[in-house]
Amino acid sequence: MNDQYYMKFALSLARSVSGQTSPNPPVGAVVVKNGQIIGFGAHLKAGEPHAEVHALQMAGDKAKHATIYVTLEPCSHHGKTPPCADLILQKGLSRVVVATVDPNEKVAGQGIKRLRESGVQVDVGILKEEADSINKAFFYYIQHHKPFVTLKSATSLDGKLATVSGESQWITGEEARQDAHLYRHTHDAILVGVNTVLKDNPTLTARLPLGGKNPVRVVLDTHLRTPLQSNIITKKDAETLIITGSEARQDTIAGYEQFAHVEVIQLDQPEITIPRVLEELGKRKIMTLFVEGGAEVNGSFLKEKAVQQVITYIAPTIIGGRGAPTSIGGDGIESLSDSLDLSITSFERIGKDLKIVAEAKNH
Ligand code: AOF
Ligand code: ZN
Repeated sequence: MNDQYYMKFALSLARSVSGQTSPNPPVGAVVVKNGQIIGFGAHLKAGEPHAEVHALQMAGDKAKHATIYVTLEPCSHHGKTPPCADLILQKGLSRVVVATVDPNEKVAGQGIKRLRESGVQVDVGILKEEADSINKAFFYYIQHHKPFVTLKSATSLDGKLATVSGESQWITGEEARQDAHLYRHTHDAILVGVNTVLKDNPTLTARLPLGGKNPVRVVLDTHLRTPLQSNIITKKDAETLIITGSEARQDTIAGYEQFAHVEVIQLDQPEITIPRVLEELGKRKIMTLFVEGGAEVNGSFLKEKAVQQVITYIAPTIIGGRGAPTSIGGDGIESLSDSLDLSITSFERIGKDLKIVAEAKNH
C-alpha cells in the first residue's frame, strides 16, 4: 500500500458526504499504522466533529506514532469545534498526509505549520486535484462569500426548452429527472423565477427513492405574483425564500409571512439583480445554489457571468420553431468574446438522454 491508496479512501469518505456539510467542506480522514487501517471518519454536518475527530476516536490509543491521511489541512482555529491540529499532537501521531490546504483565512497553512513546528512530518499535495474538485464549492464560498452556482437545463437535441406553445413536460426521460433530483438533495438552495412557479407550479423538493434533503426554495419575484396556493407555499417540507424588489407591498409580504416556512427578502432597489441575490444567499450561509431556470432567469445569471458550473440534459428529440425558447433567454450578447467559456468535465448517457457537465473557466 502507498499514500495514494489511503488518500483515495479518505477522498471517497469526503465524496460520500458531499452536499451535507454546508457551509463546511466535506472532509475524510483515515488513520494508518503498520500498514493497517485503525480508524476512519468523515465530517458529517456543520457544527459536528471534524473528520479527524471521528477517525482518531476510532483509533484510540493506537493512534500514537500512526499516520493520518486527511483530504483537507487539519484546522488550527477554535470554531464550533477545537483545533484538529492540537488533537493530532495530543494523540502523538508522527505523520500527517494532507491532500490540499484549507483556504479559510482562519486556517490557511497554520494547521500544517503548527504540526511541523511540533516535529510532526507533514506531506502536502497527495491527490490534490481530486481534493480540490471535491472542495470546489467550499473554496468558492470561503473566498467570495457567495454560493457556487450550478445552472441546470433540460433541452431537446436542438437546444429547445419547450415548444412554441410552452409545453415542456417532459422532454427528458425519467432517469435524467431522477439524476437532477440528486442535485437538489446535494445543494443548499434551488432557484427559479416566478414565471416557472406560475407555469409549472413545481414543488422543488428532492424526491429520491431513499428520501433526500430538501434545498431551500428561492423564487425571484419582483412584483410578488407567487400564488398563495402554489406548491412552494402550501407544501411545507422545505423553506421558501421569496426575493422581491423595493416596490412590493407590505400587506402582500405579510400574506406570505403568515407561513412559518416562508420568508420574503425585500431588496432596497426596485429591480432584482443577480449580484444582490447572491449576496443575500451568501449571508444566509447558502454555499451551493442550483438554478433551474426558466430561460429569463438563466439569462440573467449568464449576463452577470454568475455561473460556475452548467449541467445540461439533452434529449434525443427535435422540437424546432423560431419562437420556441432555448435554455438561456435575456438580451444576448453581440460579441463572441463575451460568451461564457466552459470546459467539459464529464459527459454520459442517462437513460435515453445525454448529460454534459461543464465548468466555467477561471471561476
Ligand atoms: C478540519 N476537518 O473535517 C473540516 C474542517 O465551525 P467549525 O469549527 O466546524 O470549523 C469550520 C471550518 O473548519 C471550515 O470553514 C473549514 O475551514 C474547516 N473544516 N477542518 O480540520 C474537517 N470540516
Ligand atoms: Zn478540524
